Amino acid sequence: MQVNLFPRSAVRPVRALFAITLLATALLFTSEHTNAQQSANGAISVKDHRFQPGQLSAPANRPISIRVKNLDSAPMEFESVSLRVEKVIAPSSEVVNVRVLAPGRYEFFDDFHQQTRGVLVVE
Ligand SMILES: [Cu+2]
Repeated sequence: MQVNLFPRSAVRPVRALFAITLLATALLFTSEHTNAQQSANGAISVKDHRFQPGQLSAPANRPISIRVKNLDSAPMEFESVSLRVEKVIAPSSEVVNVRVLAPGRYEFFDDFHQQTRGVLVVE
């Protein structure tokens, strides 16, 4: 005997749509997981309005994830025109994701304290 869980219900199309959305989301995550390049992780701190270290290195042609730890008591804004990132960082830790990069030098700074500068070297 066939068991129909949602007989002639108006709810059915909604449930079907929901199921399709869930499936699509699952597929999206799966393909991202299998196809995404392994991202390179870096870490940098800001203390007394100075980046430590002042220079980071990363591999070319891979997504980059930088953990920026703000050790000062004031918020800072991690910004870079060439990296196309701009993110306010409260006195805590945050990850800044950077696009895939060609080899080169990418300068970044604290937009709230412009003398605070560093460079990401991609090779
Ligand atoms: Cu800014």
